[in-house]
Amino acid sequence: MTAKRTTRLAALVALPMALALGTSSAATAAGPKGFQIDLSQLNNSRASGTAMLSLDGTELTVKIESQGLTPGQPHAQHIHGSTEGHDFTCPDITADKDGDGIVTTSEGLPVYGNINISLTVDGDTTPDSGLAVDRMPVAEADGTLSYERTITVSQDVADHIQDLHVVQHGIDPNGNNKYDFGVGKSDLDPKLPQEATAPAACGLVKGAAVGSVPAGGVETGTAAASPSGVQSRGMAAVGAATLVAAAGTVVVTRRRRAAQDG
Ligand SMILES: [Cu+2]
Repeated sequence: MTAKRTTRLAALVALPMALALGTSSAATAAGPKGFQIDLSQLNNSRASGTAMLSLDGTELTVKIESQGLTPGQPHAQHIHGSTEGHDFTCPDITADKDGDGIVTTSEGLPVYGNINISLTVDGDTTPDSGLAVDRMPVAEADGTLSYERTITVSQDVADHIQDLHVVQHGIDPNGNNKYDFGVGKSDLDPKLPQEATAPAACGLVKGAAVGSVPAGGVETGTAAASPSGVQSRGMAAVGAATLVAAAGTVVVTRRRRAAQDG
């Protein structure tokens, strides 16, 4: 009986210790890691480019150099995919379910997954800013676009960065160098032309296994991926509170047992 109690107590004590160790080892993971992404055209946009993702702990620096984009127009861009091991990838024309010749953002979503991070130039980077075209980078007159921003991401995103991919939106099928309603309204927002929101380029992390298994660390559960710094800090706070609560449980259990034994 005493031996059993000791074992159970040891297990209870070990759990928060393991959590604490897992957290600290993840936070001190060795040096920045770089991932290259080749962006290839979607919807015959003729857009292409390179994205570099540099991850230092949970500080993610995103650099994108693209060309062939609609000149002088904003290009919504996102990191899409799942941090829970689902097999998302870049769509091809087979995703064009209504056969109108354009893979819309909605038609692409089952293939490339939901927005995880909105790659805005400033302010919020959550999926809420997915269509914040006033904060998206604008292509130069020659159709090139340069982007760089460092974003604090969640540990989930840091752990699963190889499962995610970059998508740039905004196409110009009639080649008049602006977004118009030539191919109708956006499936996302009827006030916007389809040209403004349809995906133009997409790329996967090079060498990434599709739907790779989590690489070490503690499974952080089913909490929604939260790319914003604010939400990351919130999650960290929740984690700390959970640890404190777990430690408290052990102390209370010990005291109760001590009282019973006495
Ligand atoms: Cu997107």
